[in-house]
Amino acid sequence: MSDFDVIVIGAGFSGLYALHKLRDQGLRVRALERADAVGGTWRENRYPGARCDIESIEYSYSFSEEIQQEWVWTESMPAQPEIEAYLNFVADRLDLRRDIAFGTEVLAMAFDETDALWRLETSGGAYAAPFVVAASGILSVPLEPDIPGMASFAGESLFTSRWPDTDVDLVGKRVGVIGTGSTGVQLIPVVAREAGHLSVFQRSAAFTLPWTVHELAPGELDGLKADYADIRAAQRAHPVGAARLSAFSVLLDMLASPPIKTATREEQLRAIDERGVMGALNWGDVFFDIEANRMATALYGEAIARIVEDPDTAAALVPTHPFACKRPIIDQGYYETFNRDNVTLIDLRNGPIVSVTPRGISTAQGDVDLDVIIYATGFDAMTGALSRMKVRGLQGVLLGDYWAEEGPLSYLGLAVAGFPNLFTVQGPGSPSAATNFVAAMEQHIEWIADCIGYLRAHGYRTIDAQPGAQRDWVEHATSLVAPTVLTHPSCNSWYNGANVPGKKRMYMGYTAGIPEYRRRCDEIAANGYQGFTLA
Ligand code: N01
Repeated sequence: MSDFDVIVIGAGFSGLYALHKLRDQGLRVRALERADAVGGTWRENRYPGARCDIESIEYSYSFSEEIQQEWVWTESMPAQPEIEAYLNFVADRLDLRRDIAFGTEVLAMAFDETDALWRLETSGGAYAAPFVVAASGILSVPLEPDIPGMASFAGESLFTSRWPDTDVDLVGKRVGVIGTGSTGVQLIPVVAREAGHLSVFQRSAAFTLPWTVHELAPGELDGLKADYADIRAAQRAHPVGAARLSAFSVLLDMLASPPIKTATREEQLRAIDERGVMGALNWGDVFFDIEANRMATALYGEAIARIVEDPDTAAALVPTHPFACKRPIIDQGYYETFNRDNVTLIDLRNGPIVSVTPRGISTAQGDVDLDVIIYATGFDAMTGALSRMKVRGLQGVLLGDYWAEEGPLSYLGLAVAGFPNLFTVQGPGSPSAATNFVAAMEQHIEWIADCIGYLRAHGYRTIDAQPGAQRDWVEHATSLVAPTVLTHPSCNSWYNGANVPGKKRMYMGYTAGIPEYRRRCDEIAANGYQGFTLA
C-alpha cells in the first residue's frame, strides 16, 4: 500500500493538467517539482524576447471553460512572463499547489515488480505509487556545450534555459551570443537594442520567418472568447492543433503551394517581391525534394540580401541545411538586427570556437573580448529528462541505457516496453514537438487518465507496452517522414537527436497530425489497450 495512486513528475503545462485531471478522477495524486514554483520550461526560459509562436488563444488549456473565459491575454502571441503568470493563475484557480511538492527533484526510480509499485528517490525523500506520469518536459534538459575554458571566463556567463530571476543589465556591455536556433533568434534582436556591442557566434544559420505580434485591441479578446467553442473545434480538427496562424500552420500552407521546380524565374522573383523570405520558401516540393529545397534556399538567400546591407553578412546568414528539417522559427526583426552598427556576425563555418578564455571567446578566426556570454545552445530534447533520472524498469534495465543503445523507442510516445505503469507525456513518437504542444499534451493526459481509470475498474495492476507493438509503431512513425527532407543526412536537429553528441539518431515526432494520432490512440484503447499487456 502506498500513500499515492499516481506520482506526476513536473508542474509545467503537462504536470498541472495531469494533477488536476487525475485528482478529479478521485485518485490520490502528488506532483513532484524540482523548482520552487510552477511553470516548468516556461519558467526556466525567461530570457529577453522569449515568446510563444502559436496564438495565445490556442496555446492554452481548452479543458476548462471557466479558465479560458477568465484569463486575459494581452497579445496575439504570448510572451514568457504572461505564460508564466497564466500557469500560476491556473495553479491557484484549480487549487493545485496543495498537492505539489516543490523543491523536490526525482533522482532515481525503480519498478518494484513484487508490489507493482514505482519507488522514487527524490531530493525530498522517498515516494511510492503504482503509476507514474512523467510530465518532465521535452525541452527541459539544457545542452551545455563542451567548449574548453568555459569556467575560466571572467565576465558573466548566462544560459537562456536557466535565465536568472533577477534583472540582467546588458546596457552598454560587450555581449556574445552562442546559438542561433529559436532561442537565439528571439533573443538577438532584443539584446542588440541594449548591448554596447553584440557578437553573434553562428555555427548553423537559421531559416526564420518574420512575424508581427500585436496587442489585442479592446474588445478583440472578448470577441474571440465568444467564439471559443468554434475556435477549439477547429483546433481539434487541425493536424497541428492550431488552426489560426502559427509557425506550424505556415509550413502546412507551404505544402499546398505549387512546386518551385517548375516555377519560372519571374514567378520566383515575384514570390520574394511580394513576401520576402516567406515567399522564398513557399513551395510545395521543398519538403520532399532536396533539389527543390536547395533552389528555395538560394532564393531565400536573395531575399536576405535585400534586407541585410553588408553582402558578406547576408551571405553568411544563408543556411546550408535543408529548410523544414529543423523546427520552424518565426522572428521579430532578426535579419534587420544585422544592419545595426553594434552587431557583428561571426560565421563559425569560417573557423570554429576554439575556447572560452578569461577575456572572451577565442575562435580560429580571432579573439573577441566580451563582458557577457549568453549560451543559447539548445536541449537534450524528448528523452533527456527521463534518461538522466535513472529510471529502472523490469530486470533493473535503465531507461537511459535502453534508449542510448536501441534509440528512443516508445509505443505511441506514451509508454516504453519494459517500463510498466510509466506514462511518458509527449514521449518520442508522438505529435508533441511537431504540433501545438498544449493541444497534443491535453490529448495525452486525457488518454492516460482514461487508461488508469480502465485498469482500476477492471482490476488490473500493471500495463506494459509489448515490444512488437512498439516496434511496429516506431516503424510507422519513421515511415511517415522517410520521403521528406527530415531524414536527409545533412539534417542535424534536436528532432532527430543529432544535436547531442553520441545520441542515437532517429526522428522523434509523429507527423500524421493530432487527429489521426488521436484516432489511433482511441482505437487502441477501445480494443482493450491493444499492443499493451495488462496484468
Ligand atoms: O535550441 P536549438 P533552441 N558552438 O537546438 C548552437 C523551442 N523553442 O533553444 O545548429 C556553437 O534549436 C546550434 O548550432 P547547430 C523550439 O521547439 C520555442 O534555440 O547545432 N553553437 C544552434 O544554432 C525550439 O526548436 C520557442 O550547428 C552551438 C543553437 O545552438 C527548441 O525550443 C522559443 C554549440 C541551438 O539551437 C530549441 O531551440 C525558443 C556550440 N558548441 C525555443 N552548441 C518558441 O515558442 C549548440 N550550438 C518560439
